[in-house]
Amino acid sequence: MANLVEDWVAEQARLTKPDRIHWVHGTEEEIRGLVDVGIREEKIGIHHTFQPLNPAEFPNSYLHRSHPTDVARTEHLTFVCLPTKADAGPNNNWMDPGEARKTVLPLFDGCMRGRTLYVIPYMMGHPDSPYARPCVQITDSVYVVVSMYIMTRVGNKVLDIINSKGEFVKGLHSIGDLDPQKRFIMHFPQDDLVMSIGSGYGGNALLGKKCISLRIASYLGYQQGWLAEHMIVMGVEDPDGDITYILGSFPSACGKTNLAMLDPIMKGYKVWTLGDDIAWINPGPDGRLYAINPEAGFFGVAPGTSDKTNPNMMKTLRNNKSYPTLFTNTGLQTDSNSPWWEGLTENIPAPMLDWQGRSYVNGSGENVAHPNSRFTVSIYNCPTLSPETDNPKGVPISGILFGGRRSDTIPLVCESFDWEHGVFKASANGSETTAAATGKAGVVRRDPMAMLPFCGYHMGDYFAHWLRVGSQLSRPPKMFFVNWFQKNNEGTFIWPGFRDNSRVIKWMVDRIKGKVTARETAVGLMPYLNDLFMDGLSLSPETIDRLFRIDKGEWQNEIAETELFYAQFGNRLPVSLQNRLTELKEKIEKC
Ligand code: GTP
Ligand code: SPV
Ligand code: MN
Repeated sequence: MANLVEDWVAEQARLTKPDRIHWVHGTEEEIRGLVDVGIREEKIGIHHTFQPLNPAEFPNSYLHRSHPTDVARTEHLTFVCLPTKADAGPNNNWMDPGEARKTVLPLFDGCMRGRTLYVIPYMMGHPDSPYARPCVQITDSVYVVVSMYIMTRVGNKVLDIINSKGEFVKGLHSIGDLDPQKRFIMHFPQDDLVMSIGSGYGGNALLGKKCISLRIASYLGYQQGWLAEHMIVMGVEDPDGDITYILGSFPSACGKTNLAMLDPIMKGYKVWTLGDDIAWINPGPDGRLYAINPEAGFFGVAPGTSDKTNPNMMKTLRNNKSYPTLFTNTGLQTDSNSPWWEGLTENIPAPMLDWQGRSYVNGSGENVAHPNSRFTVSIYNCPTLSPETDNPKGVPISGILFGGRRSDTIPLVCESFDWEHGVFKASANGSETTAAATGKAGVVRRDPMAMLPFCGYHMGDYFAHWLRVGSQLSRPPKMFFVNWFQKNNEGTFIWPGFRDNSRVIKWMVDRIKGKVTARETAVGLMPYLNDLFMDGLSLSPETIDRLFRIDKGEWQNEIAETELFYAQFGNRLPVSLQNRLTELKEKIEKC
């Protein structure tokens, strides 16, 4: 037992044949040393690993440029390797586990020759939490090591926890030769194992994030009665001094990070941040749901982030704490040696290098920063960090909100009639695709619970699991559906978004506390306009109408899309969801 991790590492070393092995202990000095390794790699031109940035603007911060073909998650190269294709479901690429090993083992064979194999013991969740899980990642990328140090809780203590538990979640990662033809992100849920090769970017490479905390964890949760979700965790303090904890599910690049650290418009309100991407949610003894954020950092979208849209993130990035901060694939303003991205300032300062390090020509129409450029920063830098963040029990959840990017159809806000209706609505949720994954952006796809790319098993079983979890709760949270992204005919957003979203959050808190009633519509419960805080907003009556309109034609189309989507799940689709769809269809016909 004592050699559990050593044995596994030795086996991976025999396979990958590194020149040396470095066990990461997670001390500050060690990480400073690893940042220096990255700076040296940069200087001798091996990789664009770390370039120090202007410490007066962004202290302890480094620019990283990834390979230009390795800039986002690659969903088509991501596999769930359960025994049968039916177990993985129509929502996943599937490979037989034996076949998958046969595919990747030759690629891992000798892939670390001339390189260092880093062993990273880390926790997902606070080590004191009964919900936390010990994990070990092997990688040959120093960028990945430093990123994992920021994003998770890394250190020796984890090895003791593994020894006392007798198990851990394994992640084997190599950047390989970064050839997209030889890139695979393989999940083995039955073995608590992920094998990833050929990418050094985000969710493909930081295995604690999407691979383990969502795909592997959702499978565990299915078996053990809990939920692993693509959700933020936040507390909303109101003028009564009460804090209402809510979860927020949005697909990639649809506003989670911004919402998680919102600066509310209304006096007396404050948002407390607990997490911006992933929540592990367990039923508690009191019939409520409790959530923890398994991560310890933010891997956030840079473009669009500014002092105006997200001042708390800008403060987080400028906060000088012990952790380094990374900027990946942003532009570089060379005079000040600071990162730049679209939306940071109104005009593009010159001289500028783009995300690939090429001199930027103003007016060329090219991107300065890659649309999926990101920062990696410790959650402990966040000025709105909730004092409950490290509470091992998590926080009790009173509301869950689901959103997406929809130019039309979906109103600003709507509440479900009950849990089952909420599961139905979330299962049918659609969103326009973004730059967070490779492929065409701006196409509406069904993305149930924002988990389409992250659910590690059959989505029909996942819906049933949601229904089962809800039926066990004596105090289930209310469920809300929002859309900050409606557009007018000119293609501009009709809702101001960002800070103004707090107006909608206030309505939700009022609903949760029983302070306001709602009006029943075909699609759910909607606000009476009088109950919405609209001071300081000058929206035309047409805009307000559009924000809350239920358009018959649009909804008929939405229902047709949902029918098509549901058809893939066959008899694994819970009957109650099919019934809810039929009910909606009848109600819309009568509209
Ligand atoms: P992942 O990290 O990919 O899971 O994304 P996320 O959901 O955390 O998205 P994030 O908050 O980083 O926002 C993505 C993009 O949407 C950024 O460019 C934001 O500036 C923009 N955005 C966020 N909130 C709003 C909003 O209310 N309105 C509009 N128009 N844009 C928004
Ligand atoms: C997402 O795409 O939802 C992210 C970024 O949060 S990544 O870690 O690359 O998955
Ligand atoms: Mn995400």
